[in-house]
Amino acid sequence: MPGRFSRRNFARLAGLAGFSMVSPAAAKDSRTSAANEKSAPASFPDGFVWGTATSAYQIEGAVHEDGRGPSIWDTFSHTPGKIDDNTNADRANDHYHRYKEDVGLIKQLGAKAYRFSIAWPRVFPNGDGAPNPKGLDFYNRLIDELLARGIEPYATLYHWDLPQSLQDRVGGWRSSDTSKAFGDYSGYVTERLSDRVRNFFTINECGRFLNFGYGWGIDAPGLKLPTGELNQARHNVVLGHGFAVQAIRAHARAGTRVGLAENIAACVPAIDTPEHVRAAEIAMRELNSGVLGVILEGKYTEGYLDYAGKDAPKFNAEELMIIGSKIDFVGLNIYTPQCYIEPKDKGAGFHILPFPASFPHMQSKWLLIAPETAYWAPRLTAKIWNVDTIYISENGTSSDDKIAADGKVYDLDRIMYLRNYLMQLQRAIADGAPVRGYFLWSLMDNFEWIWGFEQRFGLYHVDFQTLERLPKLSAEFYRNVIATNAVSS
Ligand code: PNW
Repeated sequence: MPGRFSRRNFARLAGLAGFSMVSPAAAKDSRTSAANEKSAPASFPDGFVWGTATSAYQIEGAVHEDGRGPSIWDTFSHTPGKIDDNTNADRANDHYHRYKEDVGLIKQLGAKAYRFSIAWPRVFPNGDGAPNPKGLDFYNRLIDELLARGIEPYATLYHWDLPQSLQDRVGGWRSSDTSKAFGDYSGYVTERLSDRVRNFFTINECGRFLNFGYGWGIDAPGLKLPTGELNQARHNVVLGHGFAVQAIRAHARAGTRVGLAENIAACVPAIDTPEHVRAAEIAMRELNSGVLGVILEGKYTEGYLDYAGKDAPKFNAEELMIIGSKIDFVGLNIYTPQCYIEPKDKGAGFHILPFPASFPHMQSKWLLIAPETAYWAPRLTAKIWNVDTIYISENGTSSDDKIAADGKVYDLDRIMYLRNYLMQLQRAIADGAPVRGYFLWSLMDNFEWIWGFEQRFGLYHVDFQTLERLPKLSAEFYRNVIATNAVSS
């Protein structure tokens, strides 16, 4: 604490050559105690939910088993040239058969919660039509295992693995038929699982799979739609979310809670002044209008519609009501900021700053290191949309993760990253952000989409030949965070 005379400062001075009002023995004593002295740990609230996260296609494997239909990611990953290391997730972590072992890994961390996703094509091999009870049975087994071990399941209904049949027959999310089918599937699943699963995320990262998969063509289904059609697909996705919320209210047990997990376009004030913060708030509302904004406000902002112009989505009032159906929580996937913001007198009131080329990043080049994102994203989300329950539905990083000569993985960069993001998250909560839980991405290394198995995000290392799971040093770090409900530097 600047200016304050602390034992720590005194010890530093006492250690300086030539400054010795105390005997050398006493100086030594005070240095020793200084090394042991610590500021209070950054504690999280009682009952804070500590968890980890995964998704179906990235870990399950068993793509032909028990009647599962193909998804757009099976098709895409089998298309030459689409995945960096020419792999696919046909086997992935073989979690479908090893789920008991994997629940054991969660248990070893002491985590209280686990966020996984349900593969739509396991439950409805064609996306709609006849269900496949054997597909849902896998999730019954997984949920029962989690509960038996005291771990609370949080289920995501859509983590990008759209049934191929819907893509072929109606054009996937280009058609609102897919939105309706998603609603029906959500009602079917939650009716059967909500006796044991209390929290459902509808869709994971609308923003990413739309831009990557329908805009740039680098994720499944690999389309490069013109802007107007992309905006329409985005509208169909949020409509699908709305149908799912309504179906869950109609079919799941009373008290079932529903939200979504969004890779929010996080706008960070370049400097913490009231003017910068206000500008970041305006920017974040505008930049998220197409997904989170329309869901939480029940309307697109004028700025969003003006900017889109003739490419704006076509919609009616009833659709907006469905999209804006009340949700119980917002999940934020926090990795990297969309942009830093400064205020601007003219126009919308904000200026998006360019990133300098030297801005540091983690092993994944897109993963810029900006721990304050974990502070501003929840704070601004709560402020802009008056949200009272937030989960960090994902946060984590890739790392080089080589096994050292002694057989261990010393992923110090991951520990550095997590520590800094968690310190900022704790600060956000201390300043009033309503964050109730945190799901670390990811439990174990897995199929990292277009990067194949090259980018490793796990707390557990996975050998993709032997499928052996091995805790990294970060697993021990996270276990300690959970055990103490606190993070310290
Ligand atoms: C998320 N970006 O994806 C997904 O939800 C996970 O399935 C994925 O494995 C994880 O984060 C790590 O990548 C993102 O470029 C990928 O900003 C890329 C970006 C954001 C999210």
